[in-house]
Amino acid sequence: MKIEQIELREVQMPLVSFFETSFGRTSLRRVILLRVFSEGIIGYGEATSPEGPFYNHESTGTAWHVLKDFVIPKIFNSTINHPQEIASLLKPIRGHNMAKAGVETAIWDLYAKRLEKPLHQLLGGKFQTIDCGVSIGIQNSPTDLLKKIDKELHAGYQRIKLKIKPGWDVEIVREVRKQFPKILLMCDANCAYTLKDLDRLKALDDFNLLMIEQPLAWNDIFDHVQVQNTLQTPICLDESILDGEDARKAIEAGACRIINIKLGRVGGYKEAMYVHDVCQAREIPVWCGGMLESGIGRAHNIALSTLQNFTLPGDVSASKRYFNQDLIEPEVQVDSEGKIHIPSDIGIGFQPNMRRIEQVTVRTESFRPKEM
Ligand code: OSB
Ligand code: MG
Repeated sequence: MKIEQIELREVQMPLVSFFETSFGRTSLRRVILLRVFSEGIIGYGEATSPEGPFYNHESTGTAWHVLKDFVIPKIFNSTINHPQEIASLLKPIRGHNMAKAGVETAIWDLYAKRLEKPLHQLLGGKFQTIDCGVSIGIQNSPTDLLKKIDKELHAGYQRIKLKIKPGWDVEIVREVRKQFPKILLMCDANCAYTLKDLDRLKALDDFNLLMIEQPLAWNDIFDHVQVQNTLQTPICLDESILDGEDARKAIEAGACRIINIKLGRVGGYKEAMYVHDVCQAREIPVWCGGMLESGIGRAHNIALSTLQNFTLPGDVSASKRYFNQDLIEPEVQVDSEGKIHIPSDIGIGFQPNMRRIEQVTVRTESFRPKEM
């Protein structure tokens, strides 16, 4: 594939309502869109890094810097025959998986479009529809939270994930469970606890949760073993799993029984598929996480979610839950049974809405190989 040009764009999109986790509150989503040009075809990707380095090391600013100064030059200095090659090409750049995934996923879209095939088909996806859940942030009051849950259940979503942190956990989950005794319910701590909180985490066993996501630190697989051994509720790892080998080690150690896969966190499709396969071989179910993506990143999440071992509802939900207007057409929609129907168009299967993209772009930079 002759890559002729790569364009970076920072877009800024206000969220319809703030999103709060144990590490902070976001109201404006800043992501980097990538367009990769080759022989009349354009591949689209998104670097899903958050605004500041609080979920992982990355931010919108670091992703721009690493893409511009390291990732893009490396792409231009290499011959690429298949998108499978990108991950090993970028391996010498340590970390910065979300920046890398932006380019890697765009080149997968490009490659699928060149073959005139849907990307999910190229990946070996098995599902025609995918099951959707929602992630509900920390609210100003328990009443606000109960109202939000009610609304999402009426919309059809199959499972509810609550963000928790010390002080917004056991009592909140108790109240939610009382109101909604039968729903699929889980919570996500985003690393807010330590082993000192083991009793508090153990108390969550009372509420028949589907899983508890990432209670302890991002760089700690070891202590999660103790949490999983103490709790009946399955532990799911998110932040701790940066590649397939992390997944293998976490599973073999007994640190978790479920894994959340995010394209950005693991550096793109190649590694996401490796994590998927490592889990499948060990009968560990996976589901697709989210980073409040724009439609471009969301379309990629949908393609990934068609793989066979994505057997639990993911955090991939409708565009309108996040933005007044998304960057793709049609926008992502979820039916009354909480399912997304997989598009049959080539590539990511959704058309970028360039008029809308222009409206939300705050900076653009284009790069071409030196010799051209
Ligand atoms: O931990 O899954 C997470 C959003 C930003 C950063 C981390 C996480 C999340 C979410 C939102 O839970 C998922 C989504 O709706 O995109
Ligand atoms: Mg999470």
